[in-house]
Amino acid sequence: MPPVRLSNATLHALPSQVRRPAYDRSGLSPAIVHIGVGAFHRAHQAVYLDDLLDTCADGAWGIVGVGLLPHDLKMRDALVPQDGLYAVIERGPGADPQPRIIGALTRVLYAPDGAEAVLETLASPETRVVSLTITEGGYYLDPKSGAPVLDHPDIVHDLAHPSRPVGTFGYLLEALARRRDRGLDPFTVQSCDNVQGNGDVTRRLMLALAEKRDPGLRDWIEAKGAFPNSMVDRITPATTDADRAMVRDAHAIEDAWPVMTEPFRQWVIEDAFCAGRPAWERVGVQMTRDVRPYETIKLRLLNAGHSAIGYLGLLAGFGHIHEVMTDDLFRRFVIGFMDEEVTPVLKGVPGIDLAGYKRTLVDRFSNPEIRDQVARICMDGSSKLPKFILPTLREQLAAGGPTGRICLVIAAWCRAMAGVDDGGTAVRIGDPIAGLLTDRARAGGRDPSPFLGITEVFGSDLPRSTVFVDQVRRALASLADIGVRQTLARIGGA
Ligand code: CS2
Repeated sequence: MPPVRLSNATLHALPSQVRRPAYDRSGLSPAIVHIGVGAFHRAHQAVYLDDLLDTCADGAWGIVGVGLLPHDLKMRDALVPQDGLYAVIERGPGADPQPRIIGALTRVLYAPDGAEAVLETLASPETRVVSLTITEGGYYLDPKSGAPVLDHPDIVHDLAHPSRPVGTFGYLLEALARRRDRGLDPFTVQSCDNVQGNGDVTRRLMLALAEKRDPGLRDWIEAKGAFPNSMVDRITPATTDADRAMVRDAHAIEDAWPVMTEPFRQWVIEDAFCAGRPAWERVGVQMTRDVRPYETIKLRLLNAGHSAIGYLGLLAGFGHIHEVMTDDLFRRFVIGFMDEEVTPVLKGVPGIDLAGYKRTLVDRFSNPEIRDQVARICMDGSSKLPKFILPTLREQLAAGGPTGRICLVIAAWCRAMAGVDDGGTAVRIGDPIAGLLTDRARAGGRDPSPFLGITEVFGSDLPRSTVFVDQVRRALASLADIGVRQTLARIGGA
């Protein structure tokens, strides 16, 4: 059977075993606008909504996807010709082997094509929730206090040119101002990024920006808006050309941007919306009053565990996360990292068995089918580590607890940023401040001080901790002298 190019018109011609929307897509109201339509959003929120639409055909909710950045061009070019349709393929134990076509994304907008279209969509009375996956770095946070930093060029630009914004928060603020001026209510802003208190952080940032523009607008947003916190989870690697070819050859679907993901997924949302919400609880989402403990556990075990495997694995020359996990030295290290250094400062959640949670994580990291990329995990360390690892480090330092493994991960990051792995191969890690990180790592050589002195990552407190700096110094020296494998062998396992 020749492959079918995905679109509304060809849905009926897909192979019969392919699951596709059971609901009428044309009847969906564009009530959710989502900013940042990457693979994760399409494997997570859009799949939950697709489940809900299949179950109860609640036509009140569909998603309009918005890309603000130049790199979103590929999203537009892939999804517009496909009418927003795409295939999701689960991989690993318990996975459904068949692709599934997701129909919840009904329209796609690319802001550089027209800012007004995006602003008016956000300001439209139909818009009830604006959700975000704009990465950990998208929130302009001070690394230690978590307070908004308002001198970023995008923020400065958006405050100076409110009707021609470039950044997410500039768009949101202008749209909220238009809504207020038109007598409409605000939409809920729902962050779906891996940031502790993601809703609270979003609220603080929005209110601080609104205050600068118009204190009345600030008060209106504070009184009427909503910013629920949420914990999101589904490991979703970057799609490769081999994945596209597999979807075409094995499943007869021509899809410019299919999504590969694991069978597991979890979403815990604070039930605080100001303009209604989909009945998420009907499709396995946990609605709760307090998301924080779930977020903490997930960020500090899963995301931090990922970073640990990523930087150490990268130095050893591994390309995929599951490959790192097949090596006992690394597997024992990450288990020790979670058990000895992270868990002691974690407050549990009633009903969550932490030991079981960690076992599941080890299985998920070890999933050989998912082929998650070490490069994906290692990118953007400057915004990930302050959220994933440094809070645990600070708490352990304050408690006088063990931090040797954490410091080894930070040393591995520093060494990786210097640009060469243990085999002498050049490595390049994507990061908005890659140049600075690399310069400092190289300038220091065996001395981590220049690297640790980057205050936008480590704040001003950590470089002053001699316990911390000395441990990173020893770890860096060990990595330089005997390499990552022997360093891990010396530490031993859990
Ligand atoms: C990863 C996350 O980017 C990272 O470093 O840890 O993307 C992770 O795969 C997701 O948060 C899983 O929910």
